[in-house]
Amino acid sequence: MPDGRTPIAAGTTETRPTALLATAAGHSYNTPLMANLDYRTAGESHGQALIAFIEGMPAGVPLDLDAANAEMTRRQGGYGRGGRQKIEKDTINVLSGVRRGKTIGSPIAIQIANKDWRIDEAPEVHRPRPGHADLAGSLKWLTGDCRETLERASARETAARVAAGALAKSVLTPFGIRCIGFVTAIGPVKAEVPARLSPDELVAARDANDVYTPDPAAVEPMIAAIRKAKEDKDTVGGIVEVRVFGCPPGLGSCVRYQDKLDGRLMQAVGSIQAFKGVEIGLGFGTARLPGSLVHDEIEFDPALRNTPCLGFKRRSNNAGGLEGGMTDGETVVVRAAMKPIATLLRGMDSVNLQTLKPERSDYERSDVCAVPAASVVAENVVAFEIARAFLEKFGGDSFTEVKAAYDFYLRTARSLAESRAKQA
Ligand code: EPS
Repeated sequence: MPDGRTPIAAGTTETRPTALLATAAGHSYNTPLMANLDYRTAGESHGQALIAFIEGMPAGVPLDLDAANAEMTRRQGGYGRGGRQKIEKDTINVLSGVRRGKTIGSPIAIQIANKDWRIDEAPEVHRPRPGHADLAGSLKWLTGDCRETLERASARETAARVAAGALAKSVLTPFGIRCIGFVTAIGPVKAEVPARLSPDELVAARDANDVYTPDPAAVEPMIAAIRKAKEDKDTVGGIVEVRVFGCPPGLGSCVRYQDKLDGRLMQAVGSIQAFKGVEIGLGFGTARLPGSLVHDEIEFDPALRNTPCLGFKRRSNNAGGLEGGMTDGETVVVRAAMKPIATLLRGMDSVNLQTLKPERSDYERSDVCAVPAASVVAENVVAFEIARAFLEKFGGDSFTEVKAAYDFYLRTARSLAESRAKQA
């Protein structure tokens, strides 16, 4: 068009700047022309430091470092942690990509120092712990010293993942998107967490105790379950849940399997150390019920037009906010199971890799239960995936463009439904 703007859809006067469409090059506007939001981590449990390298952040995002460091502290806490957390004080050191508190579009490198840095002196481990990466890694990398594997397999790496996710939240916060993780079970003790709790209610209830559960009645029994595991020289696992409030519809895609946001969330959460199961919404529960009791019936409520659901209200949220691999405007709900930690004070039957004789597994200083900490990890890895999907849909070089694309999308989505309603 002569004015450099392109009509979006017949029946609407909305336009979108052509710069965001890249039509001349034959791309849809969300084809990755440059780095998508992504991150990698490096670092060993007792190495010098943990590193996260984040690329694809637009310029001009105000980073909330205090909020991110508060997440780092929360991850270090929770009832059931071992002695290591008394040594460390995890703080994010931003090495690049930020100027005067805002991103500048270049890669963000961050470092979290390890105070307990002794990788060369740390003793060799020859009796692999069942449930840990020890044996599989020794066989993979052809070494009889499990330390070569366990240093990287250690959940210490989750400090870097939390840092990346917590910084990615800075993309979501200005749009009112909030990711909230909490504990719903420790061993056999289950919490009751009402589906319709508001974000503020959830956070206030969760932060009022050491097991990070929003159910006050479950706190003491959960603490007792952890204490009992410790007395038994054993460990205990649990279940965590993450709710994401305020997502607009259409994050993710049904087009390519790689783009489906439910699958991506499952990968991100399922890759957290010691996680063994992930479900979305009602998850495994959907298999036991007829369709009429599973699918979330749709209503239209004009009063909700300016909320993320655009007025399309559901009577339930068994889909956990995801249908066809895309957000549907409801709260995204991801739940995951963490197995008990594999390092048991009482040991377990194993084999000495040097003698091939039966022996009890090695004991390393460890946690009895890290489920509360894992709820912080899950919250932040989910935040990163949501931010990644958000920038795929609304991305641009600068945060100004992201905001424009987001506003444009919501205005257009509302006006499309309005014009159809008028025609009907
Ligand atoms: C871990 C073993 C323990 C945990 C560690 C994870 O470390 P260490 O052997 O030094 O006592 O404390 O978790 C962390 C250090 C952390 O920051 O979360 C393991 O083997 O996975």
